[in-house]
Amino acid sequence: QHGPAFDVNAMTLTRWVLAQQRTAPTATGDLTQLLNSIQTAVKAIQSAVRKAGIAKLHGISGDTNVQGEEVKKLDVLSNDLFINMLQSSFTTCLLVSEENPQVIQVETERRGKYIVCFDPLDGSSNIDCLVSVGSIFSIYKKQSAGEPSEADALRPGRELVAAGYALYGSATMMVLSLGFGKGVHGFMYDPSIGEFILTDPNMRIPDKGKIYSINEGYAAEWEEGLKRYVEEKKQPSVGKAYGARYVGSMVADVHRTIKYGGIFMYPATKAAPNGKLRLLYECNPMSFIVTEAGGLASTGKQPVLDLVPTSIHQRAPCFLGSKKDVEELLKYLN
Ligand code: P6P
Repeated sequence: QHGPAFDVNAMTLTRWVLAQQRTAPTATGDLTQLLNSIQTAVKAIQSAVRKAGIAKLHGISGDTNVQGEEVKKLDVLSNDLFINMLQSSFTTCLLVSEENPQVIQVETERRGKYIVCFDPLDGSSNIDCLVSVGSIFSIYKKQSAGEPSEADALRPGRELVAAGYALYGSATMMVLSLGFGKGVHGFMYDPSIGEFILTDPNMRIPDKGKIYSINEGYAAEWEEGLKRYVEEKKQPSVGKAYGARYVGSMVADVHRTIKYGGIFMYPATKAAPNGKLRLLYECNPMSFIVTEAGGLASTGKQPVLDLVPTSIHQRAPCFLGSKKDVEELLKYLN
């Protein structure tokens, strides 16, 4: 036998989602269909991200490739993939995308019961320098009767039925949770068979870490308590100093925080009184996942998941990570 044995019984994401459906007595298979459509979009995005440099997908839109074709920017391409795969899954009625100022109403004959809020390519400002980027999504079930409207998406994160992300890093990985109490699970992409394989079942964030993650370029704009907290991490009154890690791509920073522990922070600044990260498709899905993995996620004043949104692109300050690290930070803020 040369090399690793070929797994003839691989637990693919497709197989795992189907198995989850079978454990839910009232499941209709719609969420299975929805997650498989997201999986397809992610597979296509990962392929485009990996060959962006070659296929001239980098740089400003309006480029033309060697065939003289108009080249779509990666984030436009990613957005089109998410929208097309979701609409053709017949499981969604309303979409909120970071790329679209208005909500997208799915046409009547293709409607289903789910609302999906997503950032198709988060951190896209990092693409041209080859830094990791990601896709983030969160899924609500429509509660209201009648026509789908923006109000159906303005629900607190506590009501999410599922959330997840894809990280296009040194490898491509999907991490998702199908609801409170159902755990967080990681699937590594195997390009040799084009499937996501369950490699990290039941991911748990360490109770306390040794890394803090924040853009220190804005330190002059931080509130006093945050300044004192970060100082304490650098020059602790007791114990060892924390390490600093900041990729500037939320999916990469959050995934590292889940794997290694520690705290990720995007605070309010003078310029951005509600921080920079968007509630519906960055803070909520990541808070849902971190909370389900045993961590905490706060706006500094309340759990992120309790915030009732008032507009689809609103921002929220976000402090998330290991339970003990977030609890310690909150003592400095209040
Ligand atoms: P800053 C990327 O542009 C992004 O939306 C997130 O992925 C990332 O966490 C944040 O902005 C970085 O913002 O201000 O530190 O460059």
